[in-house]
Amino acid sequence: MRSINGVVRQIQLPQVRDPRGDLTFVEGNIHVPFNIARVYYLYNVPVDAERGGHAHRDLEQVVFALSGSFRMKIDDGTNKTEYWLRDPRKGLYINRLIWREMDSFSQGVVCMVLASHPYDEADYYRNYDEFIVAVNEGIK
Ligand code: T46
Repeated sequence: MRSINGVVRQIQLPQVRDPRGDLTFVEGNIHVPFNIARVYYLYNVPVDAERGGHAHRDLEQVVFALSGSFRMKIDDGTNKTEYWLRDPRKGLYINRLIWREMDSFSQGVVCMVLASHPYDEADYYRNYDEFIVAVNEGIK
């Protein structure tokens, strides 16, 4: 997978294998490049749902498919790419000012997100044109 300007990249977590089952763990500032201020997860997602459709002013996140799979379409205002998330050990790090859209959810998918800040609606760009202006002006 290629990264976008170094601000979207895959993060691989440790895996402790055991006949009783595998264990993966994550520690802030060690496995992800920020203090983890919030964890949230998506579940009961219809397979034809479309989520995301926004960017963040300051928020950094790492997104995981803990179970099942989905697609993340990523746009930094210049380049677009997409990632398929399907491995609970592999997260997608997404820095600020990245537009993301999620779709193609598998049945029973569970998506977990680690975030650098508490929830704040004021941190969102939910309008694509405003996002592009922010990218071009280098503002938050
Ligand atoms: C992203 C993808 C993966 C809260 O009250 N607290 C929270 O922590 C979050 C994330 C959301 N909400 C509320 C705000 C909205 O009323 O839940 C509702 C849906 O939130 P949102 O439109 O942000 O959901 P998604 O799934 O479209 O996007 C979220 C993240 O916002 C986004 O950054 O990358 O999950």
